[in-house]
Amino acid sequence: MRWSCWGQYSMRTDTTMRLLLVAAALSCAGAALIPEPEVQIQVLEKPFLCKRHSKNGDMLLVHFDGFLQSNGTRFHSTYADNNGQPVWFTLGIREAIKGWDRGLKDMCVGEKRKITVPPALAYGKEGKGKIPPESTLIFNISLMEIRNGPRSHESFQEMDLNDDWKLSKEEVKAYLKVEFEKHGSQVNESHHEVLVESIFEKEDEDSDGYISAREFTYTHDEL
Ligand SMILES: *[C@@H]1O[C@H](CO)[C@@H](O)[C@H](O)[C@H]1NC(C)=O
Ligand SMILES: *[C@@H]1O[C@H](CO)[C@@H](O)[C@H](O)[C@H]1NC(C)=O
Ligand SMILES: *[C@@H]1O[C@H](CO)[C@@H](O)[C@H](O)[C@H]1NC(C)=O
Ligand SMILES: [Ca+2]
Repeated sequence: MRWSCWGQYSMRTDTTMRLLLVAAALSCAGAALIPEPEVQIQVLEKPFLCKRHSKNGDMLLVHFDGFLQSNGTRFHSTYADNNGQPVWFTLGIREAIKGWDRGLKDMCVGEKRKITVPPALAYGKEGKGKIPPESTLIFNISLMEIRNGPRSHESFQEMDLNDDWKLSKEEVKAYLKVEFEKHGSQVNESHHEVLVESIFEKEDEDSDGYISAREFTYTHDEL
């Protein structure tokens, strides 16, 4: 539980309490001064009918223009640079910048958005190519189509116990154990070892001992 900024004021004000109040006030001020970087989303156009909203794990076909906020330079455009072709993007697996995973959620086909992405959720201190370090980026994005991703993103997150965006053998084993128990099966350790090894043989394409979000999303056999 985090300290709440509210509710501190009813405390007794003996010396200790006064110190605590000061500490709480300072941490609240600190939190206010250093806001969490967030993506600003402005909906430019929304279709009248929306059957489906984009969610993590979905594949999105998008057209977009990307601009530097600093001077308005357009650094990329699918209209101009990609033979005019929109691009496929899988939501929620950090395929592009973090700002896209946050800024393209709950979007309808036919919707247009302008998103403003702070550097921490884009290319950060390093920058990349035409994008200088510490750049805030502005995209306007049109969503053309949504398709099911080949794998459920929810199950990946469920399995990724320490949120490092890759699955270790321990994590896969823990998941199998829970799944087997859910279905009322006896848990057989040595059977699970064998199962985990065969899963990794198939899924861990670069053999680094982990199944990355990308490896998970793009392979076709179901776990
Ligand atoms: C993005 O915004 C600019 C400026 O408002 C506009 O000229 C351009 O057509 C927009 N592009 C898209 C994909 O909506
Ligand atoms: C805008 O900024 C970028 C990066 O700093 C620079 O490369 C570009 O020349 C600038 N464009 C204009 C029109 O000032
Ligand atoms: C556990 O699994 C191993 C390997 O699949 C199998 O040889 C063994 O008979 C199983 N043991 C039990 C108690 O089911
Ligand atoms: Ca791997």
